[in-house]
Amino acid sequence: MKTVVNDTFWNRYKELVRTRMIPYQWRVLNDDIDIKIEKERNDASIPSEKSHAIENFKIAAGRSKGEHYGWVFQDSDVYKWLEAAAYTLKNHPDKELMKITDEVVDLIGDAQEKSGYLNTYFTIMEPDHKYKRLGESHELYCAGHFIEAAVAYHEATAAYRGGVGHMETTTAGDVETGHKEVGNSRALEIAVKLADHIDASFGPEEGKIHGMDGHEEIEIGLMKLYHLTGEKRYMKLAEYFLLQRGQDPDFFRRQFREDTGKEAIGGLYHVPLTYFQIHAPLMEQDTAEGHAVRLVYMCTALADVAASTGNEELAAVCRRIWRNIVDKRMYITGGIGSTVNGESFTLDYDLPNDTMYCETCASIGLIFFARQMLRIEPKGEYADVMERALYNTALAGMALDGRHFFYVNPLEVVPEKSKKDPTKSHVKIVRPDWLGCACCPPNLARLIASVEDYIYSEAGRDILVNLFIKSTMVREYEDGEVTVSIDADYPKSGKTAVRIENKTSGAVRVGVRIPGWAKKVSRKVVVGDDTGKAIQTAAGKERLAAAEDGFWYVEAGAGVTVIELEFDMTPQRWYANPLVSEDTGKVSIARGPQVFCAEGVDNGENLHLLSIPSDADLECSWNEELLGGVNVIEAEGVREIDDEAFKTSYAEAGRETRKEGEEAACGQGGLYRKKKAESWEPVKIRMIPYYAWANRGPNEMRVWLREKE
Ligand code: FUB
Ligand code: ZN
Repeated sequence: MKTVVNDTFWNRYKELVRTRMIPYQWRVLNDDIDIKIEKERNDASIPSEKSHAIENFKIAAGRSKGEHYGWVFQDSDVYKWLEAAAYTLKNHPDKELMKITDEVVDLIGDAQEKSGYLNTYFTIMEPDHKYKRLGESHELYCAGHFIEAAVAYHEATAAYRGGVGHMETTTAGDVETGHKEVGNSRALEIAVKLADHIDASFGPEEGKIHGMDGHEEIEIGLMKLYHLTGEKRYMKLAEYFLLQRGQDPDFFRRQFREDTGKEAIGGLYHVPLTYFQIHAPLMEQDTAEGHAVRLVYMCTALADVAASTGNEELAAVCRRIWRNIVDKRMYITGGIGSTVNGESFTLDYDLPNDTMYCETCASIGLIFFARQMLRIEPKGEYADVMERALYNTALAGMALDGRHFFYVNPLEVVPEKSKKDPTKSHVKIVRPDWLGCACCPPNLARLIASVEDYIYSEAGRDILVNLFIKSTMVREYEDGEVTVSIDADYPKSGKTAVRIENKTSGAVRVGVRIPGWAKKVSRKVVVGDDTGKAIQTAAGKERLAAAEDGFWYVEAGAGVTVIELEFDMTPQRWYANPLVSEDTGKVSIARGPQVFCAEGVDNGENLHLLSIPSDADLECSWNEELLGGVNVIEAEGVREIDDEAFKTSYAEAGRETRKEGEEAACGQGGLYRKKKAESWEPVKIRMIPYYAWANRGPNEMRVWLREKE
């Protein structure tokens, strides 16, 4: 499948990644820019003076002298950046960028040890402790990210010589890029050497380490390497790592104790086993536990293995964990992770809006997971969740300027609380330039740069349209090619047309997702000639099959078939399950896939005093000037008035102003009283899409608003 995006909404983001994020992040990784790096929460031990990520490689490669700086997983920032750069190079040949990326690959290659081992922290700082502290060493996590980057880079650069999957080194000059290595196979060679080293070190065989990394990720990388090379060993190893989880729950602690003689570093080994998803054998896990990013990365790889092997038992685990996330542990914005403690899931229906975590990476991982679930079975709900996470939490992870990033994505913010309440120190009110732990910014860059990979997918011979992003996809078959293109201006408009041009000898079935949020959908199928001109609209009707699991399938014969759809984008009210105590009596407003929020800059302070009447009209209008062009939803609402009794002090209300024999207006002065507040003033409540919040300076924000009957 080759997909090219040509979409108003996404092109802006893709261009932002290409022209701003990639150059900006490159400078950050090189410590070549004057920015403020913030700690992700109040914790003195968090490194935040600089990135040093490229310098770490230079030191490990022997090109520079010094010590490693940053998190043990600092290398992964470079890998994710390289992966993002690779995706942009695929669509935009860029001599200068490719020169930089080729040099980065060379640098990484030089930092790789002869054995194939690759990790700058351990090479520089603890060379005798490799693979000995896997609970938190992130060695395989980093390896997984490098392998992902290498596969992407290989595919991107190989595309210039007309194919992928070649392992030979090319040194011939190329007319288009003028660069010496057109299809850079060094990245792939490094990845293969690394994967082989890991394969030789881990596994059930005697003499190998019977364990896995504390942070899942290597499994995703190995699966990508398997898909590229067809080498089954890599898939087997990925499966081994996955199934090893929970087999030996004491493994991490024991390893650490054996290596250091100590019980724990930095308290990490006091986290529960759920943190690492090792509390039970993986096949017996049925809820989303522990560190949210780890969990979704684990599920992504598991679903990939399940889909690639057809293993139903693995698929069943994926389904169970999926159900638990989506039905009980996911925010309306597609955010996951309810607590900063261990950046983790907590329990069913525990979805606090102001202390949550909702890490950008976790929603990105949820998108990866959903994509793999679509490979297991074509169900629209997977794409629904993918879309929810993408258009809300993932995009909220970056500012509209592409140079500021959120790690944590709250659904409710009061700036003073973030400043003064230590339990909310992780809840930033504006996006920092960069973070001490910079996992999210390059993760977002690689996601946006490859958003085309999420639009279409395949289920057997069926082609699925998952997202409504204006694009063209070509799928080549032995007997010809099929081109599917989407015409849309989504999410601004709900009108979309899916055009199928079938040049194969048989019919092809295309399933178009009917979004779960859509109340009304109109559709029409037009069968045309090969110029797309309608010739037989009546026959089109017969081709409409019933919706199956959230997809409408159309049999497209030779020539052109167009499916015209219109989703009703009228703003809708959403309510949480009553068991979500935080959202009781509250409503959230969404339009299409986008969740909206109210910001202080539009609505004044104390957003908790606002209330939307349950019958108020929700008026939506496009504002081209605001926040790069957004829909704004307005409603005639009310604001609770801070009436006299609450304004007075204890002395005034409770004692001195009380006349003889009169009951105190307020038992505790201005803070509490016996009378319920019943004064409201009419106000216009203005809401913007959640992803665009915090682009107008520090201010309050709320997704869930009170509702007035
Ligand atoms: O541990 C590596 C990354 O750092 C995780 O995925 C994020 O949650 C952050 O803790
Ligand atoms: Zn992150």
